[in-house]
Amino acid sequence: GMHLESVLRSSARHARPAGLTLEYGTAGFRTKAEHLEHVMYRMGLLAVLRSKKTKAVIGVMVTASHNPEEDNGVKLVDPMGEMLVQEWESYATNLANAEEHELQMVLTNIIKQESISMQDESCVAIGRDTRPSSDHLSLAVVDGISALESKYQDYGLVTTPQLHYIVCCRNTDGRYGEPTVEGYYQKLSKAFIELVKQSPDCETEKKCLSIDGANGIGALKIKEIEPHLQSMLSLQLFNDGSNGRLNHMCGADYVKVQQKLPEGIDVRPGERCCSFDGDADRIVYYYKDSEDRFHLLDGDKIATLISTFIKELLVKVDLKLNMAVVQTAYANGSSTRYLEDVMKVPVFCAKTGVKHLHHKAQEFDIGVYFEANGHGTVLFSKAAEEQIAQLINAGATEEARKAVQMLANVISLINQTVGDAISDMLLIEAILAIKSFTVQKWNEIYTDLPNRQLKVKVADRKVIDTTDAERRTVKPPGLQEKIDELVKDYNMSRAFVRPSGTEDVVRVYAEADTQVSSFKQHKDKR
Ligand code: NG1
Ligand code: ZN
Repeated sequence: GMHLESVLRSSARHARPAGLTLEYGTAGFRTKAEHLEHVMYRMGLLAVLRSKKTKAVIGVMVTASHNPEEDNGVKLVDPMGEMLVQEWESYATNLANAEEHELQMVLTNIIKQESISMQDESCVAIGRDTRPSSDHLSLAVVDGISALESKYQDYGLVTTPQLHYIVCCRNTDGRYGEPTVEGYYQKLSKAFIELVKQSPDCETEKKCLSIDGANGIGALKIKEIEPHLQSMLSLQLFNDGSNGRLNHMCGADYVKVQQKLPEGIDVRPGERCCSFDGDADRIVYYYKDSEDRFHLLDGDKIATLISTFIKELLVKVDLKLNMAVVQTAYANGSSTRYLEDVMKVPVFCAKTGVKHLHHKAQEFDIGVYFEANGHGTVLFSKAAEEQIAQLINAGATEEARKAVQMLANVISLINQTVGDAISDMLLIEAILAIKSFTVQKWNEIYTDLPNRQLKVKVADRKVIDTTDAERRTVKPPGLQEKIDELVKDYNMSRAFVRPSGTEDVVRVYAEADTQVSSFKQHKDKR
């Protein structure tokens, strides 16, 4: 048809580099920015098809999250603010890898297979991070959308979770909130202020938090939300992008993997700090003690704090809602043990990648999910939200009324579409204030097992195949036996390897109750 001719004409302006094949992985497409123009254009096309198919606004986010500044990437956001549905990932891959002369055929196939009516309306919401390449690449997305004569709205510089929020708002008639960045600030800050007002020392103590903005979009957005917080939280922002490079020696991924302070941040002993990643969908907390030792509070510690808080509220209001925590194989064994044995909260292990955790968490009235790296949120079922809403002002005691109100505010404060550094940070700050917890006290809830995560470059990472939520390998033969052999000499030990879904590496993880190697004794024994 006529549309597809204009698609091909514009496509020539965003030519695909010969021989480049990419895959829509757990985080969309991700590679060096200079290789992505054709992908952006084609994802603009795909977003329009997805929008026509779902009869809803679809999001396109241009970002490479925690990866280096010279990288970039793109992911699609589905109608309820969720990640693109699995079945469409292969369409994305096929489209990105099609030769110029195959493009029309690939598009026609998708349209046919999904019975898309090209006359239907469509609208795409675009967002981008602060990478130097993002502006230009998001224009290639616009070109793709325009080639199919679709409506779109460019929200410009936003965090990934802000775009997810906006898409969800647009498709729920504003029931989730006002579909603007300003609406997002108002929704979150109102809930935060109401929560903090419940804290015992709210009038006296100013809560000061140091934030490492990873020199990215999160820093920009923290500056925007701060005036809305009415001085209920005093923030000190570092790595705000004014001189450092994005994610370079800073940010949540650096701090988590290196297990040390980021550069560019001024830390006094005992002071609470947090780091965002490059698109502000992850957060980790940390502090250094008086002996200069570094203490990390990662996604597992966050999941524990939040689920404990919610469980305590549920007891107060006498609501029988089932709550579970969803983790990945990277969760520290101590966190799993604490949640199951002490908190009596059921814990489930999902495959790496937010969509797997998200889907598992949807099975419960309240599903708390966090990856150890600090990506996570809380999902409330519709039934849970309704039950909580019905109880407002109906509590038997003052304490119960307060607890219901707090639950309602937790629902407003948490970004249920996706992990969100700003929203998670405000919830954590509110909980710490309400419980009068210092960061040390939070950290002492349980003690992490010492652990290491490494990446190893191999010729072909796909030769490794895993099972049991990636905790065991089934291929190549013999590998799992070798791992078992090494692990059995240590207490509380666990180790696994898996191919990364976002980088051409194999990741190796190990934890045990000690960092001291028994390798020597091991050899002596033989
Ligand atoms: P891969 O590269 O598949 O390990 C990484 C993170 C995930 C997730 C994705 C998407 C680790 C060990 N893995 O996946 O948790 O965040 O990137 O960004 O942190
Ligand atoms: Zn991210």
